[in-house]
Amino acid sequence: MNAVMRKKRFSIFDFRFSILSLRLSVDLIFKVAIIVAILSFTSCSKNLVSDLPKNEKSGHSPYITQVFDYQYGPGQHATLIPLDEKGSNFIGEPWIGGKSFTSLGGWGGYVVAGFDHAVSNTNGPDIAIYTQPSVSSEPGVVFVMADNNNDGLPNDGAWFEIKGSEYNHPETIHNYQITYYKPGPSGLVTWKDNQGKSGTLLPEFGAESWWWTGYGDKTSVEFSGVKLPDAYFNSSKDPLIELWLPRTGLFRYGYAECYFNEDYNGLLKANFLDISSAVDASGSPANLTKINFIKVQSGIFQIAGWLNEISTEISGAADIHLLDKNSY
Ligand SMILES: [Ca+2]
Ligand SMILES: [Ca+2]
Ligand SMILES: [Ca+2]
Repeated sequence: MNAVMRKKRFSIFDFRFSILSLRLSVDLIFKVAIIVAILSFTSCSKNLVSDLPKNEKSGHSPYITQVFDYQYGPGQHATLIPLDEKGSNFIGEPWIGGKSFTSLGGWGGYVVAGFDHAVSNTNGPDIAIYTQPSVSSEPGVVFVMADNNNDGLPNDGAWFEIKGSEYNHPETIHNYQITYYKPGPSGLVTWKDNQGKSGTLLPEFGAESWWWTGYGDKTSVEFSGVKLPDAYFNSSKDPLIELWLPRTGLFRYGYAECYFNEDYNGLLKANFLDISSAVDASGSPANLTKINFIKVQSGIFQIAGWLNEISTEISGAADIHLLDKNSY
């Protein structure tokens, strides 16, 4: 798109411009936050876990205490994610000391993390997953696992998926798989999925920073998981104009980074999830009484024009039962 056309579009559509401005602001904040995080990492990292607030009664931290694995999915912030990024912003109380969020990137990117205790499945929601926070939902699929062999590691068989509102949506693909390929001289990332489809990621924002640096020498990366329905649609009838809006009625509950839906807690800026919603690979209830580990994975494979990839950002998770009841 040339500069003249972009200028014309801005002058005619103030709404679109304001949304774009918001997006750019969010990205600026992200960049500043990354710099702050890098500058403060050395001094903070040593004390991160030991400084975590503990619930006085239980002696446990309500928050995530360990990240086991973090993989950024192809997205516009790739060059901002340090090669040694461990997803440590997901640990501890969110947003304290200038701490930022964890960006999972485009479809497939994920974080695997754990609590220092077993989160009980009691009546109602058990786990809070903190949002970016922002205003635009970018749904992530949540999985849980119990430490059945008590070795402190998420190695206890298959993950159980939290069954969200789009679990049976006709566009949801379970057991989805994508291989992304390192850009050639053209600079664009190509992909192939296990449904016989292939394509190219066409960034419209931050193209020069699009996304391979975080994968080092790898020539391809593969992700497996659940592909959710597209979250946005272009409501404009004019091919020169894009007006991306959320698809109505989707993502009502059961996902990370969804704002103002049925399980969003505005005080905590978190989605409240129930361990009872966990299902096995066949969709049957997992009947879990407790969990120790969670995995959150970017669930949308959509490049929504100038919005670019729909990518989940999250700021940690908590055992709701160990939080101060007055806080939510
Ligand atoms: Ca429950
Ligand atoms: Ca284990
Ligand atoms: Ca977001």
